[in-house]
Amino acid sequence: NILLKGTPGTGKSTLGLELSERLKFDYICVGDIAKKEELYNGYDEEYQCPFLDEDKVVDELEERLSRGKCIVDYHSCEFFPERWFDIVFVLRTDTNILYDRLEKRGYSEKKLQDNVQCEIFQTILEEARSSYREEIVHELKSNVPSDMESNIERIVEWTKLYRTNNGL
Ligand code: DAT
Repeated sequence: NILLKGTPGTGKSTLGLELSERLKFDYICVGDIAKKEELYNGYDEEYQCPFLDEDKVVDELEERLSRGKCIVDYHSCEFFPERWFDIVFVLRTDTNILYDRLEKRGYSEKKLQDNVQCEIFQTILEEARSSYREEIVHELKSNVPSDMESNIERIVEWTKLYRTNNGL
């Protein structure tokens, strides 16, 4: 299983969907599943969005993840069982580029600033480094389309090697 992390707008869903086609893996967008299955517990007035019910998300995904060949897209990872993932990729985008992408999404000024700051302070990367073994956490640049191409190639190659090394 592969975890794709990154500040919103860094390109997780674009990369995840493309990879799932190339690798024939399941693409799991945690945000979308939470919405569809209403895996929430309360509402955050400050950000005008529901709180994720993390236990329900883990219960919902456990069976699929235990089968393997999943690509999970979510900015955070604190509540995922560590055993779920064989590798973690953290997408990184320069802040001026990220700002433009999030502005196009129509984010409020507060949400925009918070997300851009999250990227500046490497919050998502630090979280990944404190949650997983250092050697399975990899940072990937995601500024321009050619970065996307090289990230896809790199992950496809890694997957081949993983399969060979594990006799799959
Ligand atoms: P996320 O799922 O992390 O929120 P996304 O995949 O929806 O991000 O991408 C946000 C926008 O940025 C979308 O319009 C596609 C574009 N984008 C993503 N990665 C890119 C890249 N490496 N180069 C150029 N544009 C990219």
